[in-house]
Amino acid sequence: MAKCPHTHLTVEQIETFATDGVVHVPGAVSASLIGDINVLADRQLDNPGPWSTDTGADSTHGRFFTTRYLWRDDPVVRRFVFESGVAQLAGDCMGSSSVRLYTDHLLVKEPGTEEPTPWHQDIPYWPFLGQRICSVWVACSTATVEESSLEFVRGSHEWGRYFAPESFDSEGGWTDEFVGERIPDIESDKSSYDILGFDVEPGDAIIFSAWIIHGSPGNTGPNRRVAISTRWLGEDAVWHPHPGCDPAVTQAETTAVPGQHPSDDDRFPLA
Ligand SMILES: O=C(O)CCC(=O)C(=O)O
Repeated sequence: MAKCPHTHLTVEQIETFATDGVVHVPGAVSASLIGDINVLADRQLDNPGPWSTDTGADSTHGRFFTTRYLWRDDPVVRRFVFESGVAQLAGDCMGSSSVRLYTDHLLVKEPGTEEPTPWHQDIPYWPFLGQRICSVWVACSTATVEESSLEFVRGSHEWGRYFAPESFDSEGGWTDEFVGERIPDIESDKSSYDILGFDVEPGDAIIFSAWIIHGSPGNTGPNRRVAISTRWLGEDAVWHPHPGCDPAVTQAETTAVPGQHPSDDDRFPLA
């Protein structure tokens, strides 16, 4: 297979990202960094950062926990963001010569978690618009789809739709402020869609467009499922704060100007 310069992505993988909206890259991140993220997960479960969602504190069974926007304060996440190679993967998939970090998101599903990650697009949650925006989701544990690895509606990044965000912990909150069309009930009608799922090993990356519809089932396996997603802005991304978007960075905290690329190196650093 043809290799692209300066990255271990092949031309075929980059084409798959463009066509399907998602590509699976086995063995993308080193075992030592993955080990550090699992230690971070233990720490966050015991002592969550300010931007967390949690369906079951104090439980090691059936708990779906997420925490985000850690990179500014946590040296492990910082190292992951800037030294793991995920920024390069994002830039290559998006065909963007510059890549800025939007944020990081750690997602843990303990065994017995019944809550799926609801089917959703990422872009409506975020205060950005643009085609070259993606996530690099890195598995930190082994997971089959049944054990809560990710599933995607192939090609849905090109539907030209923008669906209301769904809350991750059934309590609503800031997502309730979004005004717009709800996502179709994909789970009840899966056979009508072209669904693509990936079984993963620790260190595997799944790179996907911010526009693709995706989700993951609950965790029916015996092990904790841990993943870290980093969110990347390519050169056509513009700042677009709107009702119902993630309040972790608001207009008051950034020099970004609505409708313009965010040249705010403090909040959205170049990688
Ligand atoms: O890990 C999950 O269950 C969901 C991840 C996700 O939706 C994302 O990274 O955008």
